[in-house]
Amino acid sequence: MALNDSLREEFKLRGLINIKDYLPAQKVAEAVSYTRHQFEQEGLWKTGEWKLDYDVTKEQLSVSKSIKRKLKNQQFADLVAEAMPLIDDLLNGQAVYPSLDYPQPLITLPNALEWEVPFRSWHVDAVRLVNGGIPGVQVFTFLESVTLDCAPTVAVTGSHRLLNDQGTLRSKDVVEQLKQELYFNELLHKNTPDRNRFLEETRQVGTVDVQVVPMVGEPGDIYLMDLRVVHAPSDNASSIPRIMLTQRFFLESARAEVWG
Ligand SMILES: O=C(O)CCC(=O)C(=O)O
Repeated sequence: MALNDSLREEFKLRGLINIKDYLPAQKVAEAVSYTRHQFEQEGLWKTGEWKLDYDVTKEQLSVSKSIKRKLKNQQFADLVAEAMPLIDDLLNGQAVYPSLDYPQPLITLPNALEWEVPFRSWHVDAVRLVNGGIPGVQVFTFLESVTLDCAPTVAVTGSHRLLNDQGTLRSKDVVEQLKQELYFNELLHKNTPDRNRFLEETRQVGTVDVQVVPMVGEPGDIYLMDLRVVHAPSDNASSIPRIMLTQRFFLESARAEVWG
């Protein structure tokens, strides 16, 4: 599938697009089955069911860390690489490189009783470039269904269009500066009530529309995110693990500036 104009425009405006059922079904089925097998070997998946509840033990947490290591492999790199033509399209054919040899597994075991838009850990994974342009694209996909209560990564769409005229800014600087805006001040403040309204409301920061969007989806779906978008992990208030994969593709032309 190629991107159409409306997806290209959405990526420009919101910095995040979601393409359902994009990855090849056979590769996705193999990846899901391999992943469940790893959990099965540790007794967390048995006879077609997850064996987890809110009281995750320390042993289960350490098991999930060792499973993460087993998910760093070529099979998953090949799966995520299916998104390369789309990234190429979004970046007008500019050369990119992945930040890691293998995609990073994002696993969150149940850890909360209720889900809400988080107030902590908002960040960006790339500096603002001196030229104000996009530093690269991050791909996300799913190895199990991720619903709103199951620790979706949350992103502030539109945030990639803010603070592009101030030279190099690191994640901490971006977040500090954004906090000067009422919207971000409320989003990042732990005492802000009714936090899930951030999912419903589109607000304006300067001339930019911003909104919190949870990356919910199914195996096979992908999200492509501009690396300037502010995002955060969220809690898992479900009874199944959140299992996603992500990889960041940086522009070759900005290599020195990004790591400099
Ligand atoms: O959902 C998560 O665990 C957070 C992902 C994230 O922050 C990232 O990939 O940079």
